[in-house]
Amino acid sequence: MTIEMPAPPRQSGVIVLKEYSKEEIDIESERLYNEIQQKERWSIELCKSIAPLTLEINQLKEENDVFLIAHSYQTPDIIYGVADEVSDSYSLSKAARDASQQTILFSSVRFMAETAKIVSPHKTVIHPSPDAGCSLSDGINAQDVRNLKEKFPGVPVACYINTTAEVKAECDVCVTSSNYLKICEKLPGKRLIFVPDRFMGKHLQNSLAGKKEVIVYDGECEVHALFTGEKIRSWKERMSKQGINLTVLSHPECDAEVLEESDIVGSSEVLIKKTLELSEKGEKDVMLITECGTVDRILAESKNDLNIIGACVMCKHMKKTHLEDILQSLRNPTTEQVIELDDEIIKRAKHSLEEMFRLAE
Ligand code: CIZ
Repeated sequence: MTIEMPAPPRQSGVIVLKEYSKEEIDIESERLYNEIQQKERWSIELCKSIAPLTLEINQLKEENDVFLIAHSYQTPDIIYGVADEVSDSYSLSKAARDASQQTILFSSVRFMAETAKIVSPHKTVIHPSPDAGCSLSDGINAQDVRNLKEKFPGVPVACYINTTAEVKAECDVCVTSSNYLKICEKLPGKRLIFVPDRFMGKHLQNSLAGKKEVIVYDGECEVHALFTGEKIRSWKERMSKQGINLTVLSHPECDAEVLEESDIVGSSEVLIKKTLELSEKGEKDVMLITECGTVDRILAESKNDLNIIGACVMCKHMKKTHLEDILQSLRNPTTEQVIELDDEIIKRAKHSLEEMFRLAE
């Protein structure tokens, strides 16, 4: 496989770990090693060093009836070591809503943990890294949405899930990367306001041209904004000179030029599923224009040979959560690690999420 992947994030190592027997560590590290499937980056020695963390986290989850949710952009030790559910934010918000456990631990950025609290306000939601933000959700506030509503009265507002609870409370419907086209098309009237991602907004403008006018806010994802159409074109040209027909898969948070160069556009879950399907058919030369966690999942879950060309980009916010943070927040969460939201905000934001569930089906 040809791939340039950044090294696994460093563990902070400030927590005192429980002692386990050699046999327990050997069994757990084998399990991690085999599930992560990146035998050089996640060597057996590295797996041995994280085994005491995953063992205790899994034990605490069991004892305290905790459901651990992780977004696909989390690191493989979290995804394959301790998570009960891994996916994109649409599936994960449904998983949070439907979980039978009273406590959810959400390993991801803040807005996703807030979303879990909004859809299940009576559950305790633990978020191990309170300062894990997002350039999209940090780039817009409730007043910005109120200003747009004042400027365009009566126009429905769709907000991307990468927003705070306060912003969701101002919107008519929430959307994710797996349903924004479907939901926005169904909204009443000939105009809609879309916040905060200008690239996804541009994609909506192109897709709904002639049907609806889309008024777009000016935010962007700092990870996906780094990819350019020009670079993809030059990769494709170089590969085609070698007789390689590259399939390009991109996330809709990318620039329109990137999406034009892409064969498949979709959420992390769609990109993973489609790449696995391509590999089953023997189409192994792919380029993934997205966050590195998506690539980690493909490397772990593909049973076939794949040539992943080019470099992914790592989200520094998504990578703020380490196994140590999860363990510490399970042992003894701080006030900041337990999501608390104003009741009125929950009520109004819940409406925009319920509208999403209704319109996405
Ligand atoms: O929808 C999500 O979860 C986001 C923010 C990215 C993706 O596609 O997984």
